[in-house]
Amino acid sequence: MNADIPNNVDLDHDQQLRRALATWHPRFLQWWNEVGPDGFDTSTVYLRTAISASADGWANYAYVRMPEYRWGIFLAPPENRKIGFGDNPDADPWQQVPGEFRKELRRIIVTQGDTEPASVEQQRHLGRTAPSLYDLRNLFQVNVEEARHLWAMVYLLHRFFGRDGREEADELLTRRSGHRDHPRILTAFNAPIRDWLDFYCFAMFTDRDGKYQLESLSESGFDPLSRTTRFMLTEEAHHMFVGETGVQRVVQRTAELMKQSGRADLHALGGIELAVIQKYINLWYSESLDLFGAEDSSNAATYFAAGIKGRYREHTANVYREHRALEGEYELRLPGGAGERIPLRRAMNAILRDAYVQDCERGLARWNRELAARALEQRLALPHAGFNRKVGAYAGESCDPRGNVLAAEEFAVRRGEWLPTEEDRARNAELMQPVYEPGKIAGWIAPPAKGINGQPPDFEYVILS
Ligand code: BYC
Repeated sequence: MNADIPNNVDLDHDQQLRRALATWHPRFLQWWNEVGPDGFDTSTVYLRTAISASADGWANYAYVRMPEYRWGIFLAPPENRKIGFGDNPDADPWQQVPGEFRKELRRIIVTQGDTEPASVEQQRHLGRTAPSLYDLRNLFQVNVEEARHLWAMVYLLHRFFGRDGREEADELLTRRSGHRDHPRILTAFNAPIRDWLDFYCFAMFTDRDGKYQLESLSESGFDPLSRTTRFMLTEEAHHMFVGETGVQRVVQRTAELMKQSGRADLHALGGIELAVIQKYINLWYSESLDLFGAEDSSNAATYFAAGIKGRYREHTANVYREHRALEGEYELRLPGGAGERIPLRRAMNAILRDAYVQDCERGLARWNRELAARALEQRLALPHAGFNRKVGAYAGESCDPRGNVLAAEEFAVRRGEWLPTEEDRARNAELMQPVYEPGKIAGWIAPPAKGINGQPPDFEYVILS
């Protein structure tokens, strides 16, 4: 079995890792069969597989049956670097887990690892309503790669954390998204992804949290974590592309229909109304903001001091002049206009989130160009940071998307103006009938601008059977 696992971690000569994987691998396959993509086991899918960490090895395209996908273990090449931030910025990165930070590292790796299978579980049923074979293939690409990211974290647990690492790796296959008794760890990974607009928004906003978390871990003082996450980021870019262009194509189609008809109520014309798209953005953006944790966080301060987790591109972006962050404060704006000053090290979650928000704004600007290009006045917007929050300083406040604080009762009454209702979802479900013919596309979304790996528009990305 190990011969089938592409890797650059010398698996052939690592007996302990081989033994741990020999037990875990069949459990992983069982998990995939139980809660992975539903109904496409025998279809062949045009997928990319990483077979080495080199530039020409990480994206090999071929037709594959998903249960036979070769999930591998890769580290990005070593770099000559220092830890670079926290209490000991000039120290060499650790090749083994330092005893004093074992608990923190294990927790971060488990939290990261938990999100990967969770997202596969959340997206399990989407294949049945795909708008095209192109989108179906992208969904499955995302699914197999999130599962590979689970492997990446399991490698770290098996290789560096001994017995409790093996137990944690098993637990990653036991928790279930949305389960009442054994839920996934972070909130957004227990929220249902019921349709394709959920999926595109999730890939845009929630996968983008992944990018920011992975970027900060890619400069971690624990070198194997840094190298693992650097390799994951190469794959993650495609997931955000799927999300950002997915929403863009929905907005494009909506804008075309609005322009042609002069109407905003598009359902009877087969389109998704802009107001509904806005509600999905409100939902997934606010869910994703929660993933950064509290703005004032002693955990984040500990991670930073230890050199485990820094800010976004602590070094590579040349944004930060100083990497100890012992002085200075972060000013948090609260709903209603009040402010709170947080010592810099304790504000690392908020600082990382700010970089994320800017990135999301860029995506929104691109979507709005679809409206502007058709001389439509309407615009999409990100809701205020206080809207629909369950974690951090805004939790417990009832804010509208503009940041006005409301009485809880008023929020409850008006909720359906801002978040998808059952009626919105039922109408989307009506529109989202599967389209499985090569080159064809559902009426509620525009076709992609180009094919995967240079393939023509009518390429058969998934051969159904
Ligand atoms: N839900 O100091 P606090 C991805 C807990 S996405 C539930 O505020 P901290 C992907 C927290 O655990 C990236 N609980 O937060 C995307 C703590 O619990 P305890 C995933 C939450 O610890 C799409 C308490 O509240 N990677 O890769 O500084 C598809 C107070 O904690 C939440 C990571 O997150 C929440 N949202 O930071 C596939 C990186 N937020 O100690 C994949 C690893 C906080 O009281 N994780 N809590 O029991 C971390 O670095 C940190 O754990 C967090 C939170 C950023 C999540």
